[in-house]
Amino acid sequence: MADIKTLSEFIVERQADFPGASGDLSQLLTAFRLAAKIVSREANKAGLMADILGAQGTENVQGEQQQKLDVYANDLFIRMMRTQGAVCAVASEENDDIVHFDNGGKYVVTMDPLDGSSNIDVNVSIGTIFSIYKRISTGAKATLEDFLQPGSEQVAAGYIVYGSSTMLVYTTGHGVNGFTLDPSIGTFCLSHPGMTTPPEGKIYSINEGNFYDFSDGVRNYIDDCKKQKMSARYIGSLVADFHRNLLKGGVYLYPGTAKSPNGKLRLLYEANPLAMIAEQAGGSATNGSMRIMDMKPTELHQRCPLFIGSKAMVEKAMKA
Ligand code: AHM
Ligand code: MG
Repeated sequence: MADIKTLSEFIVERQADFPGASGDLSQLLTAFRLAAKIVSREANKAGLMADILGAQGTENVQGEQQQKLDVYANDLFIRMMRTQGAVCAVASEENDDIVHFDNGGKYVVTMDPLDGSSNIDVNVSIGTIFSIYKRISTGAKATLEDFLQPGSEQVAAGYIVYGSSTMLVYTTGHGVNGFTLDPSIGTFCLSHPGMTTPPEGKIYSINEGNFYDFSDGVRNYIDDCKKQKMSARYIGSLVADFHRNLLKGGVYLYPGTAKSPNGKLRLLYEANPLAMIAEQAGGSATNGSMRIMDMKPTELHQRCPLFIGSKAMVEKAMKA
C-alpha cells in the first residue's frame, strides 16, 4: 500500500516553513480540520434530518435568507476557533459585525462558513472558505483595521468542498495542497500535493441568466467562449465551481452589472482567499481591472466582481 500522509502530519511537517513559528497557525488549521469533519457529517445526512434542512427564518446582514446549515456551520467554526486560542476575532458572512474572543490571539479570520447555501436542500456540492491574517492593531480588542488588510497580507487561505467526497485545500503561501477525507477512518489524507492549475482551459463558469445585464466586454467574452465550443459549467456554489476549474483549467466569472456594479461575491471571505489559492496554483484573480489581492478593502461585507481561474483565460476576459 502506498504511503498515506494525514493532514495533521503534513501541518506539523510544514511548520518548518515558518522560522520561529509558535505553532499557533498549525493549531488553527487543526481547528478548521475538525470543524470541516463535523460539517461534512451533518451535510451528508442533511436529507434525513429535519433540523438541518431548510431556512432558519432569519436574514444575514446582506438581506439573504439564512439556511439552518449556514447557522450551524457558522456557530461550529466560531466555537472551534474560540476554544483553540490563536484567533482573537472573526468576520463571517453570517455575522453583521466582528465576533471578538478577547483572548489575545495573534490572528484574525474571515470566513464564509457555508458557501452555496441555495444548494443545501437539493443535495448539490457546497463549501466553506476561510482566510487568515496577522492582527495588526495593538489595543485590547481587534479592530476593523485588522480585517481591512489587502488580500496580499493573507497568511493562509483555504476552502473545504463538501462534494462527492469532502476535500480541504489550503495554502500558507508555499504552494497549494489538497486533502481528501477518508470517511472510514475520519481522517483527511494528502491526495493532491503541490496543486497547480492549467494556464488555459476549456470551461467557463458564469450565471448566463444575467447575460443582458453584463457589460459589452463580458458578453463578447461569453460569445467568444461559445464560438470556441468551450464547456459551460455553473454549479452555483463558488467553491465547487472554483475547485473544478482549478483542477481542469477554466475561468469563473461573477461580474458587476449596471444594477450591482460590484457583483455579488464578497471580497474578504470569498474573493481574497480563493485569489490566494488561484495565484499559488499558478492561476490569477482580478476584479475585471485589477488584481483582487491588491484591492484595499473599505468594508467588512464589501462586494467585488470576480474573474478567477486559468491565467490566460482571466487575461482574455479582462481584455474583451
Ligand atoms: P452564498 O455565500 O450566500 O452561498 O452566495 C454565494 C454564491 C456562490 O457560491 C455562487 O457562485 C453564487 O452565489 C451564485 O449566485 P447566482 O445564483 O447569482 O448565480
Ligand atoms: Mg458564499
